[in-house]
Amino acid sequence: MSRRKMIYDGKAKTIYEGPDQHTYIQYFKDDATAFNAEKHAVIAGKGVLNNRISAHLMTKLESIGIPTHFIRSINMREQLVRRVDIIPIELVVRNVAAGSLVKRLGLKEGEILPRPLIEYYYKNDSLGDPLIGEEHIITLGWADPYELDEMVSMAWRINDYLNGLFAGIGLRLIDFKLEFGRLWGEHGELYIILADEISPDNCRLWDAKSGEKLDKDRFRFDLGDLVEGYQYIAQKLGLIPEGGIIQGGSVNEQLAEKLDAIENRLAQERKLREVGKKPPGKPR
Ligand code: ADP
Ligand code: AIR
Ligand code: ASP
Repeated sequence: MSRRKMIYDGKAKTIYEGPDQHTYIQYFKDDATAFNAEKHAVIAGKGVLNNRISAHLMTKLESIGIPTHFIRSINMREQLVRRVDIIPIELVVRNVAAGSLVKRLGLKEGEILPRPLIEYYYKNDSLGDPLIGEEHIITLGWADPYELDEMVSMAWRINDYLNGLFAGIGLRLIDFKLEFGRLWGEHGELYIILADEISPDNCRLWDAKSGEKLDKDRFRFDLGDLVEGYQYIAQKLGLIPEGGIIQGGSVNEQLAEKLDAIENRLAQERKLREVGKKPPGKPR
């Protein structure tokens, strides 16, 4: 690991150079931050669980035709991904009022929105990721109308799919954040693909029966043990055994490695290695 070139050291992940110029290695750290890194802790097992959960959800999304950066799991904390230029916009999809939406607009937490809502935030830590509108994105050139269209239509599909997937295992998908990136094909064609991660770090997930919050809000608002919530989600997804993989504050490494192998086989079986086969239409 020490000889690998580090590209970027983020709050929850480190990005390393991959085996070739088209790839990166995403390393999932145990660091948890909230409120623009004002609050910070290291929580044993978080990185392993997020790596597993994100690999699984990305693989599932590929299977319904959403192009993602995920190529394969490398080990319990690392995955090989396609290298993209991240579009500096965070798309937040909301089904139920929670978090900053409640604070900003005085809605009641838990209120089901009349229809899902997509919000945009400018991805810029020093500005605290401010809420922006479509006009800012287009006027300031962060994405063009074609790219924005692509991201929005993928976000709707992802929301529909993930809502069903989580509902099927007794969880409610309250909201989540997506990041997309640009990737150029051999002939200079542009692809917009889903990047970063989908995990309880950037989704709100509540237990459908009890309403218990299982995601990063546990850490943000001191609601309970974070890893317990993440393990519960991973168990419901069938990714880890009933007993969990974190035992006595550390990860059962043998078990975690075995689980990566299973996910890789699934990814290969679904032949998910290639991004979209045809280039997207011309920008309008
Ligand atoms: P942050 O940047 O907010 O601290 P992370 O700790 O999650 O967040 O760092 C991971 C960084 O890598 C993010 O900034 C994310 O936009 C970026 N990233 C995610 N996937 C890719 C990818 N496939 N190619 C390039 N950059 C990526
Ligand atoms: N999110 C936004 N920025 C960083 C993250 N992780 C995610 C939150 C939540 C959703 O986006 O985890 O699932 C909306 O967050 P908020 O704070 O705007 O309500
Ligand atoms: N991850 C972001 C931060 O540190 C935002 C959040 O998830 O609350 O601060």
